[in-house]
Parts: sequence; C-alpha cells; structure tokens
Amino acid sequence: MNMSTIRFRAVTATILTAGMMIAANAVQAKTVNVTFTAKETKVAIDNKGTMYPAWTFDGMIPGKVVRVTEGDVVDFKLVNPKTNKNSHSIDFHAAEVDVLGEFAPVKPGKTKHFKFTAKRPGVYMYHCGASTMAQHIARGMYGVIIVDPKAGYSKAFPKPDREYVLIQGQYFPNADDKAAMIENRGWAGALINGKMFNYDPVHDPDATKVLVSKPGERVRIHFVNANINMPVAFHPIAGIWDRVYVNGNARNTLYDIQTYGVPVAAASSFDLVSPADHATNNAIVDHTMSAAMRGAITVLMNKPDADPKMGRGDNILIR
Ligand SMILES: [Cu+2]
Repeated sequence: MNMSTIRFRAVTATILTAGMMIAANAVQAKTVNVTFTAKETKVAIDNKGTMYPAWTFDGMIPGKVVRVTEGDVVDFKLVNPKTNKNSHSIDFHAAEVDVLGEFAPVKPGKTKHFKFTAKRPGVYMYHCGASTMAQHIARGMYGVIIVDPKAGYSKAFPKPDREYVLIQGQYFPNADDKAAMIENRGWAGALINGKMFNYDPVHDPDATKVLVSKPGERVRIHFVNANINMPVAFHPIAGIWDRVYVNGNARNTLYDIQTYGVPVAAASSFDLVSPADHATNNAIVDHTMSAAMRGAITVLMNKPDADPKMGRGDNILIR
C-alpha cells in the first residue's frame, strides 16, 4: 500500500465518520413546540406591588424561558387574542428567517405560526417588534431563548452547578410616551426580571428573594440587556467573572473579567466561582450608577445551606 492509498483510505474513513455523526445528530434533533399569547394586562413592577399597564407574552415580564438544543426545530405560535387593542409580533434573535415574514405583526384576533431551526448555540433575546418597537419592549414584551450546544459540556464549557437568568429592562412610568422612550427621557427604574430591586433586600425592604449557591460552586448567569437605550456594565461586586461566554457561546470565551459591557439587545453568559472555604455574598450589578440605583442590583448569597432546588431545572428564572 503506497502513501496515496493510505491517504485515500484515511479521507474515506473521515467522510464516513462525519456522515455517521450527522446521522446521529439528525436523530437527536427534536421539534420543540412553543406558544406565546400576547396579553395586555397590569403587572407589578416592584416588590411593593405597584401596578403598570404592561404588554406581555403570557402575562409575565419577562416572558417564559425557551430552552432548546442546537439543531432543534422550534415550532412556534403567537396568539394575539381579539380582546387586545394592538398588533404584536415576535423577533427571536436565535432565528435566521424573514423580517417581513415570520416577524411580521399579528393583528388582534389572529395567530402566527412558523418554524425555525436553532442553528447556532448561545443565549439570545426575543422581543415583540411591532410598531412602535421601543414601546412594545418598554412595556414588557421580551425574554430569553437559550440554545444549548449539541456537543454538550466539556473542559472548555464546564457544567455549571447552578444557572440563573437575569434580564434587565427600563421602566418608563408614562407607558404612552413613545417619544420619551425613543429619546431615553423619563425612565425611572431598572427592572431585573420585571421588577426594580427584584432580588435585593439590602436596598428594598419589600424584596423577599435572592439568588443562592454553595461556597465554591460555579454559578452561570445568563444575562440579557432588554433596555431601550442603555448599555449595561455587568459586574459582580466582591467577585470576578471567571469566564464570560460572549453571546453565550463557548467559542467566544473570555477569562478573569471584572466588568463586561452588554449592548442593547445582546446577551452573554457569565461564570462566577465563589471562595470554597467560607460563606460570602456578591451583588451582581449594572455598574452604570443611574441603573444600579434605580433597581439593577441582585444579591447572590453563597452559603453552605443553599436550597438545592434553586438555580436548577425550572428555577433558573426566579419569579
Ligand atoms: Cu407587542
């Protein structure tokens, strides 16, 4: 057997292996059914229960967490009940489709149905894109879709001990002033998962929830900037980001970062590993002071008796 034969055989083997891998992945890929119902309804935007005339997906700010695996087909339906006053739409940043097709506005009484394949792993914003978009996002129509890599966890992308979703938005008390939203005037609060100081009993006596982990655990925060006009300076007070996965993708990993800038409509994943030998606390903030002091502070308590259910399964976005 001469060298060119060996090379030919090696190439053939590689092609066969690649073909088998594609076949295996095709079997694994699944269809995930997701339905959102647009709801124009009042929701609490602080821990006191101050009500706001929101526009939402399914009555919640943010909408539900959508989680799929790279290669999956998302079979999506948007229902806009005829009781609503406005058209609404969906814009999944994880979808590569037609802005005038899949993402087109849906009138009250109509339903939109389409499919897309989540081809690229990462953490992506979704939002309503109906006009005026600034108002539809400011009033609460946004959320996150996580596309886990089909390769799974690895040394380059270690399995976290806990995961949390934090989505930041801007609160405009005058829900009808579209010009103010576009020009960034009059915003009065920074919402974390829909509420100012949602997980910060230090600054808000009405706050009852915090994030928790055990000392030394790897905590992965999936962070989305759903602001209208403000970039976010994402920083863990009393800690350092062990890794930042830009866009939530391990191909884009940064190490040992104090503060990472997240532009509007972007998302990234952040690993924090607390000291293993004693209990500590972190305050995860938008270090932009106008946002921090208006609500963008989240307490993470790292203590031995941390609730094992927190930061796992359905408890990654704490309502
Ligand atoms: Cu909308």
